[in-house]
Amino acid sequence: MNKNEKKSSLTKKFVKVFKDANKKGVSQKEIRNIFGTKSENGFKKVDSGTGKAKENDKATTPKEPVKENKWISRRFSFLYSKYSMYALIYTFGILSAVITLTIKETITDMLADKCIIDHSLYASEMARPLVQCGMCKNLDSIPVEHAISAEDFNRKYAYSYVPVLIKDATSTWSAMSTFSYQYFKDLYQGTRDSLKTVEEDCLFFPYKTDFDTLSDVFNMSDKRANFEEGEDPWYIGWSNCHKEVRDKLRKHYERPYFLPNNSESSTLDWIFMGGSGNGAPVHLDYVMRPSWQAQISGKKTWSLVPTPECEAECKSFNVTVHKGDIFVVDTNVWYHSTFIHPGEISITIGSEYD
Ligand SMILES: O=C(O)CCC(=O)C(=O)O
Ligand SMILES: [Fe+2]
Repeated sequence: MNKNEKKSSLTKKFVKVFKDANKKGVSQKEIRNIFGTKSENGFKKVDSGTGKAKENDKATTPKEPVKENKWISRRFSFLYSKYSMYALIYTFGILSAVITLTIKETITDMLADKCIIDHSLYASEMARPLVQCGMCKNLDSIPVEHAISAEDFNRKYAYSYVPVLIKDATSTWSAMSTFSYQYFKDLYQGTRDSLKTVEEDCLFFPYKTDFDTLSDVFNMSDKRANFEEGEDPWYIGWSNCHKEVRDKLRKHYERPYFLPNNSESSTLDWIFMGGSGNGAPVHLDYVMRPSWQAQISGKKTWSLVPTPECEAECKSFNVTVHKGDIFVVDTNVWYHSTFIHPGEISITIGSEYD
């Protein structure tokens, strides 16, 4: 008798014993106890005719134990418990929440800073397009104009990258007798949500001050605002993108008379204000359009330096802008810094055109 025949014969005997026992009222459970087996699920149904194991059928007759991979079952037995599953789901949920919150915070910080890359000179220098040096090659001094027509301005300067100082260009503006630190303070503090809008959607340059926001500027002491002795100096700049404030500001100034009629003006106003000393440090802007800067009060000197690729061909210049003058410069192609002269507070309002 070979191995299979022996197996089949034994199984038949076993089935017979099982059936007899059943007839005599011995339960399946008791038989299993006698044979030392553990659970119904651990057996396969055995064909009583052939003695071979059958698949996919519920066991009603004696079964042989399914071989278990003990290593796997021991390693992953914790998964069988529903409590372990709950613990896993719970941990996963907490981890996802922490990761989501961290990502959200990082993105919020980036947006608050407006720029993912630091505004360093090095990063700016690496990223900017090269300047065509022909625009400053033959420039020996910064041109100064009086009462220039829109046509001449258009032909000579508007899109030439050559800076130009237009003298006495704001005589009709009521801004000359209206704009002051107190005026801006009242305007912003009296216009709902305007400070919040500047903080969230516009740009604020604190330069060397301790101010974080424009609200801080308008909350400084009167003594400091008036540059009294012993008080910390201050000079700041900001862009206004609040519509109601813009409408109120623009009642006091108009588009410079020399700008070409077909040129479009930006809806954004830039305001720079503060006391004597250094103003803006050397930098290049990325506004992509030339701008005009009207000196409403005080006296300011601009230092213009050509970009490195133009250094060999072009000169650097200093331009002093007096109250009532408008300086037109493309701040995207000239490195620039400012210095405020002692005396009256310096207030400049400006915008871009194209
Ligand atoms: O007026 C200033 O002090 C700086 C102005 C400036 O940097 C700009 O208008 O681009
Ligand atoms: Fe600038």
